[in-house]
Amino acid sequence: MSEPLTFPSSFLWGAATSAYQIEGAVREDGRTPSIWDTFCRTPGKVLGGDTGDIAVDHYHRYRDDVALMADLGLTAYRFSVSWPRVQPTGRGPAVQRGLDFYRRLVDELLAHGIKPAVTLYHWDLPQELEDAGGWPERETAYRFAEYAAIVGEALGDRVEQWITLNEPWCSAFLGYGSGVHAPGRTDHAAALGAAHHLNLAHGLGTSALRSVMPARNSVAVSLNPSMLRAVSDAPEDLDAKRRIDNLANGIFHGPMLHGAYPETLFTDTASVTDWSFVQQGDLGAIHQPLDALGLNYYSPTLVSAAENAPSGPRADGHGISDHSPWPAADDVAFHQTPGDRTEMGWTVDPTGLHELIMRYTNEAPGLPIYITENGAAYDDKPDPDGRVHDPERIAYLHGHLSAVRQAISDGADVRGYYLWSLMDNFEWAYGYEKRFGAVYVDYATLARTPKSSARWYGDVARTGALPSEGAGGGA
Ligand code: GBH
Repeated sequence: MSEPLTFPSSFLWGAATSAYQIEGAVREDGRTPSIWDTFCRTPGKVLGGDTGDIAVDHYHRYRDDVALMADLGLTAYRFSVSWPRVQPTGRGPAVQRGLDFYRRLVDELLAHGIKPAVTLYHWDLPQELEDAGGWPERETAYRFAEYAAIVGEALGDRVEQWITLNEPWCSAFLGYGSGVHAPGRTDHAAALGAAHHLNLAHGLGTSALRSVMPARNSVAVSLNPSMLRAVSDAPEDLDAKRRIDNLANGIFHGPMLHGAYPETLFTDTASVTDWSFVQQGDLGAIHQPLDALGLNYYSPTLVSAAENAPSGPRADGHGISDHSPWPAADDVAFHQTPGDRTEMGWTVDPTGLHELIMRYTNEAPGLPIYITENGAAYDDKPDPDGRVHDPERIAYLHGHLSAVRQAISDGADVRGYYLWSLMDNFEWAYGYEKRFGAVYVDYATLARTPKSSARWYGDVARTGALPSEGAGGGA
């Protein structure tokens, strides 16, 4: 292969971030604590006791950050709105100063020709709503719809692309199941209730956005489906895969895309919950027509029945916790997939991204797809001359963008790609230890330095073409 791979001229080349991971300024302009502020203050939950108090100070440096994106050549930017900045108690009237920050940010992006995509919820629930029960409580879904209307009304005139939730699987199963994410609860019944109420929040939030925004705007959700493989075709391994497929994927795309939970999900989880939180009319409310689907992908997942576990390295599937995120699945074993791994320990496997896109092309025929996150953490360090060379990240991006391009050739309607992440930031339970940025952040000074991958990606964005393998790999 020597010809550069070209992408459609309208393809969006973006980068993604989220509010708590970059903004800092957690006590400014009326913002109150979210569940992540509380979680970070709970000893032992976040590596090094790190918090998002300052993060990368984007709240004050957004102009420079937008200028940097423009300089790199990006044409799109996905960010999230901090709910407790806009509605500090999770209820009632909006704080205008909070909304004004996002108005200024969006205006700055538009002035630089960068298309904004707004995620309404990237995991920072107002603490007051958690105190009232959080996502396992139905009320939280209604509160989300109200919040969605507030933000939609404020920014709907200038933002076309909307995403209700980021990775509801993480909110439900890492937040309330394994407890590695805020609010750190370990209750599988609560996690399944949370999943349903996140689905409901998505549906009600979509309707709320439609009712306040111009019809031209697009509404989507960003899911992080597990790309599952079974260690063998033995019936018990395939059954392990089917069950995790329900718990990771069907539990969200079923109601959102098809208006129904997978039938076997109820029987699979009967030992944990009777699903009585699903009320009449909920599935209709969740099953709203969407304009696009956001897919986040990092690495595939390999499973077997516990009794068939091969002797190779085990991936516990739990993250950094003794508790499994997966309800009623103690007899499923998780394994490391072969191949190079990133600093997170996640295997580099671009074929998983191609499979993922093709699967959702079949799952939702005709629905445009955006890759709303994809990227890798590496142990980046500045050279003595201050430059940061990250050839592994360039190789990762090259591989995964090739997979996207292949999926387009195979008939998938992929409209854009958002690299995770624009810059190094607060990596949740891992604090500042893991660097996902295309731009390096020196945490002592908060100075930003584009890594070689940022320049490489900017060239791809500018030319709309992927250099053939090797070319630019050492840029
Ligand atoms: C995304 O989450 C987030 O949207 C983003 O904020 C974050 O910074 C980025 O990725 C990088 O982490 O071992 O059981 O947890 C990705 C979350 C990571 C969830 C891999 C599933 C593996 C299964 N996913 N994880 S488990």
